[in-house]
Amino acid sequence: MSAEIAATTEFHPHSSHWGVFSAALRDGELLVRPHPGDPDPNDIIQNFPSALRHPARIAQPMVRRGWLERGPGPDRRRGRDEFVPMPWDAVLDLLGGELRRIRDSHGPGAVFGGSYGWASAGRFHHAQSQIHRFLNSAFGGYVASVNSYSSGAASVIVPHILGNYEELTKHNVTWEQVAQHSEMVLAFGGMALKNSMVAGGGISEHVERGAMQAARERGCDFVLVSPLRGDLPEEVGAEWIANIPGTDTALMLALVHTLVTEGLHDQAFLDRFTTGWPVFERYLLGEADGQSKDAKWAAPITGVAAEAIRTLARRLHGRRVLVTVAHALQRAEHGEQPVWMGAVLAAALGQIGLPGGGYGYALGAIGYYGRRANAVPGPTLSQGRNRHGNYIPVARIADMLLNPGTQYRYNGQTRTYPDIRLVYWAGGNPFHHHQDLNRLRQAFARVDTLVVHELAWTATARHADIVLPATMTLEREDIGYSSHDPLMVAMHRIAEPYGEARDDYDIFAGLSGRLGVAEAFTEGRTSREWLHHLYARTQQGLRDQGLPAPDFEEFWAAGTLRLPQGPDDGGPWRAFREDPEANPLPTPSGRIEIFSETIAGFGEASCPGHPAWLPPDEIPGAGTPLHLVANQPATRLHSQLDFGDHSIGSKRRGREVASMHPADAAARGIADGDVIRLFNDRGACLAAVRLTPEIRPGVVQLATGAWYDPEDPEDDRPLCVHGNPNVLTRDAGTSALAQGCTGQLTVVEVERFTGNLPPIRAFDPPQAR
Ligand code: PGD
Repeated sequence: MSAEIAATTEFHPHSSHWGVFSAALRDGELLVRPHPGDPDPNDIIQNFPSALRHPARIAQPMVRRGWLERGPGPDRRRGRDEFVPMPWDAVLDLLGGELRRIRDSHGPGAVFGGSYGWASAGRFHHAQSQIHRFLNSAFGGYVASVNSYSSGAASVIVPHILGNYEELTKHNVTWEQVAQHSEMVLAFGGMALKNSMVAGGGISEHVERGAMQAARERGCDFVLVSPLRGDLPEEVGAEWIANIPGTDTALMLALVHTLVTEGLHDQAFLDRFTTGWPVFERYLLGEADGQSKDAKWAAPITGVAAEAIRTLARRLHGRRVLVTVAHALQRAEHGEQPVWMGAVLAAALGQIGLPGGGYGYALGAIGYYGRRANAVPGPTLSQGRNRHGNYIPVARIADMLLNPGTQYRYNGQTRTYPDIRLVYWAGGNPFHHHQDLNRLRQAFARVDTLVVHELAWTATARHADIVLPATMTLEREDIGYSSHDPLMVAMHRIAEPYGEARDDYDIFAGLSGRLGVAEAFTEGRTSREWLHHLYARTQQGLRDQGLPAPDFEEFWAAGTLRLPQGPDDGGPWRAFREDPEANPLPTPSGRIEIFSETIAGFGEASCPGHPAWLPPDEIPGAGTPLHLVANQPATRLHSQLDFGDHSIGSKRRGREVASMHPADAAARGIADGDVIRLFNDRGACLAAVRLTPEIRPGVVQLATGAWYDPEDPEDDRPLCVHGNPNVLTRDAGTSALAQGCTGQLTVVEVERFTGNLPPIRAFDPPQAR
């Protein structure tokens, strides 16, 4: 065993967003095995062994040569320059000086610390909490980001129309109820296991496949509405309705139209539990605009035959039906509409609040939905208070950097983009998560300084001015905890840090000393002392309930602690159904808002006062005849550990794999396994192609997460040779209401790539001298 690696020859507990596991280092080789209680472990843990000591890891602090030589300032050389290695003390002095300069001459309003990203599972070394706590201590605040790339549209519209977003997604219909009660699950966008197998903070039991199987065996019918057959597991034998991407709202409208015109809707439910139905009904029946939203109208829009729509609507009547809408559908232009219309469909069926019925918005989108909540509080690192208070909707970052001082609309407000000088990122990869990456490069070229903490040479790190190497989760101690998983995990340290990598906490502690805020940031605690401190909250919660509350050392030695969970009681929806006067929803009317005075009052054409079919701007046409679905990958979480063996194993010829229908391929002379070029007027990327009939013709699918790998970084619109679809996606908000990410869907053309295949260099460290 190398002296660099700790003697962890026994298996020790650890956790990740994709599963609880244990790991050991034997003769320098990392071994991982899933938690024994997990019925359906996620193989993504198999990315760890090869990733731990991979050359893509960052070994020492680095400063971009141009920034070092010319000082801070806008520079289009970001992402093209070489790096200069620097010792820790020197780099922290340098960065400390730059932070002081920004603080003294521009203040917190010039610092973007939104730093979106999933980072790692431990609750103390949670990069977002660490960076926000640091910026609050050192600057008194920063420009933040609100909402997420996951649910940008839903999380803004839901409070207006249904109430609390967290309650809708986390305290509603559970997998237990699906297994026991649902008679039909109508899943718009499906519930792909690759998504529900991940939960922020960790997950010890992957129950979704088993629950769906149990429901199926009991006789529950599953109907999948999606251009991709794989969006529901094969085991459930779903009927597949392969609609045109982005048209679910039109399909839902036509289903409700059929229910209403055939007298199959639940008018009593609508009268008692909703507001605004009459206004919506006028639109539905065409009294408002002369166009009835019937099945015949919807057929050409959705690509689903009118009779199939009518038949499906009739099958929904008189059964315990659960309507689900995947997050993916709202990650598109007008993404608010399917969220809203799904609720209206469920309301028209009158099943909201019944066990296994109603509206399971986003069930299956992530592992902590559809589960019981823990009944004791978990460990959470306080981020302090952001006294600056300015923010942007998270997906508007490039707009903000490119257009300081300009106005935009968000949730009924007219806001102004701030003038950002310094961007500080820890625990996220905007070159994975943002859209139109060529535009993002231009945006990052505008700032004075870009600082990134990363464990590996992502494209974000390559575009930074100061790159600080962070430890990987396996190299530090932490506590794994998720609000809806009963297992709290003592995450033991499995390996020594790679090279000179440091924990984010230690980096910020070093900087806070240089900025005179060490005590405010560290409160005088070491990492181990913080774990004790954070654990105490859970221990107290257990004590308050008269339950055994092991002290920290006992918990640490045992490795896991099983926490009590709350009841599966249907949450506010059951209570609302039982007595809507006593238990109103937290909406302006206390009811489900089918028409919202508030939203109508905002006056946005892109999100009117009731759900509506709003034709998208981007549709297939001349030059870009195909839809591209850029969805979540199965063999890694987002872009994390893309260099791990499990992720690499899913690629072909080193490239990400795109799926295509054989008919579309044949029309372009493309064969299975070819390398293809996907392009539109924003950019182009290569991918290997897999031909499958399990995709709707006219649609190409390419998962996100392959690391951006420009063939010629000097080019302003380089070819990504690896297969990152975000070079193709459009950087536009869902609507003026939510301004959410629209990365799920775009339009492209595809051709067989006939040139010399460029090498993949995404995982090679950049030039350093
Ligand atoms: P990750 O790849 O998880 O992606 O975007 P996000 O930025 O979260 O990035 C996390 C980064 O943190 C990785 O680079 C990892 O190496 C680093 N990291 C891990 N642990 C640590 C740590 O302890 N410290 C530090 N400093 N770094 C660490 C995800 C986002 O992408 C999301 S949530 C969604 S849902 C969106 N989905 C889509 C989509 O459907 N379609 C498109 N086209 N685009 C999307 N982008 C969004």
